[in-house]
Amino acid sequence: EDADKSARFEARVANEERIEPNDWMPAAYRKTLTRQISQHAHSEIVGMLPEGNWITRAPTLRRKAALLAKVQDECGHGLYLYAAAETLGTSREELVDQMLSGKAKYSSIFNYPTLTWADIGAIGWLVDGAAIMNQIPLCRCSYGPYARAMIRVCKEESFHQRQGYEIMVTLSHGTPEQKAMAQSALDRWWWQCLMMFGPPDGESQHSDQSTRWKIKRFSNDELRQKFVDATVPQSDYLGLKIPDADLKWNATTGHWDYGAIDWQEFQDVLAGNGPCNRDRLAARRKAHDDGAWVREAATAYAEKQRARRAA
Ligand code: FAQ
Repeated sequence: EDADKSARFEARVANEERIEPNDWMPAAYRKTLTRQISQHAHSEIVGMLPEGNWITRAPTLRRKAALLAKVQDECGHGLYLYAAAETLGTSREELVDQMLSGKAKYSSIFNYPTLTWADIGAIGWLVDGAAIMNQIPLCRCSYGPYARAMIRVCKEESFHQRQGYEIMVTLSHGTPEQKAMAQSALDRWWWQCLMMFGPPDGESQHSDQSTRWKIKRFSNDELRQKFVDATVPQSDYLGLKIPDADLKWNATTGHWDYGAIDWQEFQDVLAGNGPCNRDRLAARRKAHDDGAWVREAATAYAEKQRARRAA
């Protein structure tokens, strides 16, 4: 009977039908989606920290309002994503615990510091730019709740990308000091953004299966290349230099060739040894502990309501 269900599931995926929470699905499909969606949620939540660091120091009221809105959007994305992950049968408490205990990953990119205001521009331009490149195809993911969440998330990410690029335009056309600050931010975020797309295809353990299940529509390296191709002209417009001596237009392939990525650095960050891993987890644990009374009060209130209804 399971073979029957499995064949029906595969046929529906092949036919581009969306799989919904109450549909039968292979245990491994449920598991890999729970992994990916929850890690995506953790990334949104931890991703609030590097930018949150600059809310009190934004240079103008307009910049502050835009940054506040962006960071709030990221919180919202985290909540849609936890809700999508919960439809697969794991509770939010359990998912959050996996992050706080260091068992579940979140994106490597959020383990780097935001040293100057230009980093806020670089994050919007490059980190959100990379996020959009990866997430647009996820709008067609075979799992319905994830695909639908991504549609709204991508609209908001596109606002985030523009606000970041506009900061970069202002700085790179500003005083020499401002331009140098923009260049330094690009230097410090470029390679780390290329790592966001994940390990090279040959070393990506989940890619084959996720591609067959139409969770992934493009490989890690394909998306990385699309990102480089889209970003080089934007950097030219800013008059900034991408920190890669091997970056070269390849007329044969019609793509920009780029230099070797330091995968050791990526592995170190994944192992918990990036510049900010400890700070990020400590900040999340403190926020979780500080919020304990809210969760307790909400539970007590729900209990009281239930008792009142029963009476
Ligand atoms: N960091 O076999 P694969 C954002 C892990 S955007 C950390 O290729 P897969 C918006 C991977 O989990 C950032 N770990 O895996 C924002 C796996 O380990 P596991 C979040 C990474 O799943 C902007 C192992 O390496 N976006 O938050 C990374 O097929 C600004 C092997 O890798 C998403 O999560 C990495 N960079 O492909 C917020 C998008 N790369 O799980 C605030 C959804 C790989 O077995 C401010 N996710 N790993 O322990 C995906 O598309 C995929 O999961 C990939 C990885 C492409 C990230």
